[in-house]
Amino acid sequence: DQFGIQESLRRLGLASENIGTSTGINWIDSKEKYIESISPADGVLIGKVQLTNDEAYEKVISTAQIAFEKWRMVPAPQRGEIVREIGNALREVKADLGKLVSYEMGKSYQEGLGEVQEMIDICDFAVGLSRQLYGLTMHSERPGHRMYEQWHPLGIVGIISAFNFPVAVWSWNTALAWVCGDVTVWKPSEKAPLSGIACQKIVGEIFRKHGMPEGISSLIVGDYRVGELLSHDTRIPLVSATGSTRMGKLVGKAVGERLGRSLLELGGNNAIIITEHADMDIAIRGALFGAVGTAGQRCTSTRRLIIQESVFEEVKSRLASAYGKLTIGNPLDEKNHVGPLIDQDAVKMYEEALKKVKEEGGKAVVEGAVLSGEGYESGCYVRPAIYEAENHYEIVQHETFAPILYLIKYRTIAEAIAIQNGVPQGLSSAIMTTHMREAEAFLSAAGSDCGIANVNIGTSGAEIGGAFGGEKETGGGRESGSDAWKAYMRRQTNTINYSTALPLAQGIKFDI
Ligand code: UN1
Repeated sequence: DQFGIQESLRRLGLASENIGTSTGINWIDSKEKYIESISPADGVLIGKVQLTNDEAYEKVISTAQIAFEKWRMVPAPQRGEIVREIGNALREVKADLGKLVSYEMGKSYQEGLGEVQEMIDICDFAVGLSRQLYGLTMHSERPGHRMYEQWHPLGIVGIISAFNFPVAVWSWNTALAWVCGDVTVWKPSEKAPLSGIACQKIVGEIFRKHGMPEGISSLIVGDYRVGELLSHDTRIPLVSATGSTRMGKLVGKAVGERLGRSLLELGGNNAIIITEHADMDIAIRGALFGAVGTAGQRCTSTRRLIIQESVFEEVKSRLASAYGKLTIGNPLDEKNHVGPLIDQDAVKMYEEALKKVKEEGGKAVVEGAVLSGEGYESGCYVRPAIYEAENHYEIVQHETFAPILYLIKYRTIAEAIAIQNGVPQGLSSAIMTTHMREAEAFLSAAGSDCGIANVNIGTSGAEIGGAFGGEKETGGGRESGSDAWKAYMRRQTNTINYSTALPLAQGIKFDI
């Protein structure tokens, strides 16, 4: 145990067999079968997690309903105080939790630490927000009337998160939901359930210490069937789901049919435009981290580079040489830049995409390959690949969750923007340029159609302070910063008459 994994698991309270359903502080033994969590880093079984059955699910939801009645009446700044303590607890376990995330999911240890830092950051943000859940005051058109709006807690928020950010995405949702007075039920990815259990133990302990009721933060474990319970459940006014567009369409449809609210953060097909005015050192570094960071498994990963033809060869050769220096291997070993894909199914999709891009006419700049031999026994390691391609290729239009980068040539900036926007997804985008006109055109109403548009920064690695999400097939939801909190509350408009008359709005006369 060269990286001290067992020690970290022990400190996080994880065992070889773990119960997967929790109503907050307590755990429910559902007597169901266990799913296995296998590390893509070394193929070793980390632990087993019990599935949530219908009975345990019912217990979770009914406990959450009762908890909501109490929690919604706790003043928001006091709710924020609890979230502050959760942030502090996360500071203490940052190294252990970062290591578990890295080992269970396969991202580098540095990125595992970064993910826990995002959780800490959103807790801080939510604490501040707990004193800033502002509504507006309006001027009534009627004399002696006051009109204003207030934001009330919504109820139970269902959170479905993906394997690639197994803990941070939950925290963006749950930290906001809690200060907003909601209670949450989380279904972590079945590919990284232990990270979810570790988080639940941390927050359960804080709720216990503060004498808080059961049911403010619940955990359920399982595959899409458990997700379906959430999306069809009329007791859950909001379902926030992060993952594939395929999954999001199912969740959106089920929640929409019952006229519930869904907050969807789905696939991206993110591009960086590199113009002839780019600072090339920044452009290459930004593209490199965007494309190979998290082994291309961020929804913000850079999948396309749209390069002005006069600098195309330069970008291509500099990237190829940078790719040549990448070390691929165990993510816990800090000398490695790139870890494994999540599992062998992901490796199959990677191979399928390589085949397709070549069939469609793509030319290899750095040929992809599945790696084997010492250190690659899990079968999940692949070489980051680069292909010259055209934007209209079917495979280029598609989000493949793997480190495959497509290089596309352009002539004019208008053409570059059209290519950037010419995909079904709309999450993140960037332009590398020192030219003000190009940058502003890219950010204008006729520019990037994405939820995130950066200048001289890659497509991934957003800070929590901004609203996170995107348009088109990305689903339209916004999580995390800015006023994303509003999705977790219900708005109420109040008009109060303190006059001695009863004038009607719009000047309508109705006398008897
Ligand atoms: C995701 O991949 O689902 O902007 C989230 C980023 C990270 C979050 C990615 N802060 O890359």
